[in-house]
Parts: sequence; C-alpha cells; structure tokens
Amino acid sequence: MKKKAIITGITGQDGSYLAELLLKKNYQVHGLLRRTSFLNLDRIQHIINKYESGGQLTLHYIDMIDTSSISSLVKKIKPNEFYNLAAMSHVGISFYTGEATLNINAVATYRILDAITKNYNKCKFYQASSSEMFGITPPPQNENSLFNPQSPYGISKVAAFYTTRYFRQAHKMFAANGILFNHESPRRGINFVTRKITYTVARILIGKEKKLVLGNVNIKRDWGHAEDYVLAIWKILQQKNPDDFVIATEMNHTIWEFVQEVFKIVGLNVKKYVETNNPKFLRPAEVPSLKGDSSKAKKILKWKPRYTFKDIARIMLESDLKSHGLNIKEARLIAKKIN
Ligand code: NAP
Ligand code: G4F
Repeated sequence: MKKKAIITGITGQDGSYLAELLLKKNYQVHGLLRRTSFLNLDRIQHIINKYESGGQLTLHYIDMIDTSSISSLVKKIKPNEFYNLAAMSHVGISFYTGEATLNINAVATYRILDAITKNYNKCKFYQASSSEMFGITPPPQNENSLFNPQSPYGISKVAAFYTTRYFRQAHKMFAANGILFNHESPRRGINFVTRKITYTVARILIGKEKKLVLGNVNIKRDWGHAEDYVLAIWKILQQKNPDDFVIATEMNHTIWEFVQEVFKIVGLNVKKYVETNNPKFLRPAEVPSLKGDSSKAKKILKWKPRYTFKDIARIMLESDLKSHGLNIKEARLIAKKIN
C-alpha cells in the first residue's frame, strides 16, 4: 500500500521540494493550495504534469484562514503523514499583517491538529517551526534554547510550536516540530534577502535594475539549502517517537558576506551597485544572529547538510542568470563593461 501524505503550502519553496521527494518515494500526495488571483503553480507545474493524471498527486483548494474542510479531508484520505508548511512566511511583512499572520500560522495549526485528533489520530503530524522563534537569544541555538520572538511571525510560530507539543502530550499524537534555520534555493521567493540579491544582480546585468537596495546587512543568518532541509523534514516523521529537532548548517554569515560572495562570482562592483540601510527594508525589531546547533538531528536523524554557503550563493545566482538569458562567463563580460 502506498503511503499517503497531505502537504499544506505545496506551492511554496519547501512544499514543492517535499512533494518531489515524497512522489519519488512513491507516496500518494495530496497538496493543499489557496485561491490566488494569479495562478501560482510555477514551483509544482513539473510534478503536476508528471503525477496528477495518474492520480499520484491531487490538489485541493483549502485556505488556512478557513480550515473547516480539513476535517472531512482527513476523514476521507486517512493520511499516514500530514506536513503543515503553509504560512505567512515573511517576517518583515508580518509587522504589518500581525493578525492575519497569527490566524494563518497559529490558529490554523490548532484547527488542523484538532481535526486530525478527532478524525484520524494515527496520522503523523509535522509542524514547520522556525529559528525565528529564538529571536534575540544568542547563538548557538538548540532545542533547549529560550524562545524570545521579535515579530508577529515569530510569536505565531512559537504558538504553533507549543500547540504541536500540546497535542503530542495531551492527545498522545505523533506530532513533531522541525525548528528549521533559514534555507534557500532557486525557488526562494524574491522578497527574501538571498534571492533578492541573486535576482537583482541578474537584472542589473541585463539593464533592468539600477541598484540593489537593502536594509540592515550586518545581520547574521545560518543558511542551508531547501533540498537538504526537506529530507530532514521527512526523516523527522519516520522516527519511532515524535520529537522536536533543530535543523541547521551550524555556520553563519552576514547578509553583507552573501552580497560580496555573489558579486565576486560575476565581478560586479559592490560599491557602485549596492545601497544599504534603506529605511524601507529596516524592521521595527531584529533578530541579530542565528546559528543552529543541530547535533541532535545529526545523531538521531543521521542528517547533515550537503550544500555549503558558497554552493548556495552560486546555485541561486546561476539559476537567476539563466532565467535572464545569461551564463557566468557572459555575466562577467557585462560586469567588466558596466563597473
Ligand atoms: P513559502 O515559500 O513562503 O511558502 C509558503 C506556502 O504557504 C505557500 O504555498 C503559500 O501559498 C502558502 N500559504 C500562505 N498563506 C496561505 C493561506 N492563507 N492558505 C493556504 N496556503 C497559504 O515558505 P517556505 O520557505 O516554503 O517555508 C515553508 C514553511 O516553513 C513555512 O511555514 C515557513 O514559515 C517555515 N519556515 C521556513 C524557513 C525558510 O527559511 N524557508 C525556515 C523556517 C521555517 P501561495 O503560494 O499561494 O502564497
Ligand atoms: O531573508 P529574510 O527576509 O529572512 P528572515 O527574516 O530571516 O526569515 C526567513 O527565515 C526564517 C527562519 O529563521 C523563516 F522562519 C522565515 O519564514 C523566513 O524564511 O531576511 C534575513 C535578514 C533579516 O534580518 C532582514 O532584516 O536580512 C535582512 N535584510 C536586509 N535587507 C533584508 C533586506 N531582508 C529582506 N527580506 N529584504 C531586504 O532588503
């Protein structure tokens, strides 16, 4: 019998990589998506083409602000695994959309867990928790570090984290948290800082953008690759007992170091093309430094990241150059001319 999984947020960065992984492992995948005014299937069109007609992949319209139909879906499908990845995932924007962020990220998580426990409590549940929950707690952060969130997003994720633990402890569900540090890829949304940098560099080179305008570049993040991280997500639900795991590379870098790395690859002049500390991109409160200690995941999940900081910068840049019709050699020639 094929294993069955439900994924919320299948159209997102992680949802798309996780769906790919599960489909390769021969799961039957049910992906939940919301209605948007502009159909947003870019990250999953390739798997829709390959798996939807044969019935291995099914998409269902469910918005996280109205999870009433999740009960009947869980009752009907009886999934082995439920991955809750949907979220208003932009920390900066959450300062302006606090209530919606709490509804989508926290209240919906409670409703989903309640629906699972009432309709099919054998289903294993994964919650997409975040290093943002640690806030100003100094690095290295691990499973025992204090949560000290600095944004509505961070608060919503702390609430969802404890909701998951509550269903594990009080309702004896297999409910687990992955506390994932930042992870990136060519599928990262273009308003997250790494992708903004690689995307804007490509656009500067083709003359569509004049400058890369950033906020605070002294902030440090522990960046991994989303492909590595969805493997950890899957492993968390394959354990005998539910538990919480920090997933991180254990290395961190400033935003400025990422800028320098990307500009160095194509030889573009940083001083000429980068502006920092623009008020539009400064946040009312910041999380200054994240660096995870993932020794528990290494030991129990036998997981470790394959991609390095430099790999990630290069892969993301190459992908953005390619989608703008350039390779690195051509990009370097243009950079020389416009520096
Ligand atoms: P993402 O690319 O922003 O994807 C978020 C997904 O949630 C998208 O599919 C989005 O749908 C969906 N969504 C948002 N609001 C929704 C709503 N009201 N109803 C239904 N679906 C909704 O985020 P990601 O990077 O893949 O992250 C996945 C999860 O991991 C999120 O919960 C995030 O908070 C968490 N996380 C991410 C990181 C990271 O560094 N990437 C680290 C720690 C934790 P649309 O496509 O329609 O927008
Ligand atoms: O790329 P970011 O927007 O990611 P952030 O805030 O760390 O959140 C991401 O990682 C979390 C895990 O820790 C996830 F839970 C969350 O869903 C998301 O995936 O910003 C990184 C840093 C911030 O400190 C921000 O202030 O970069 C700084 N930054 C500087 N200039 C900028 C910019 N961030 C963005 N998005 N855009 C800028 O222009």
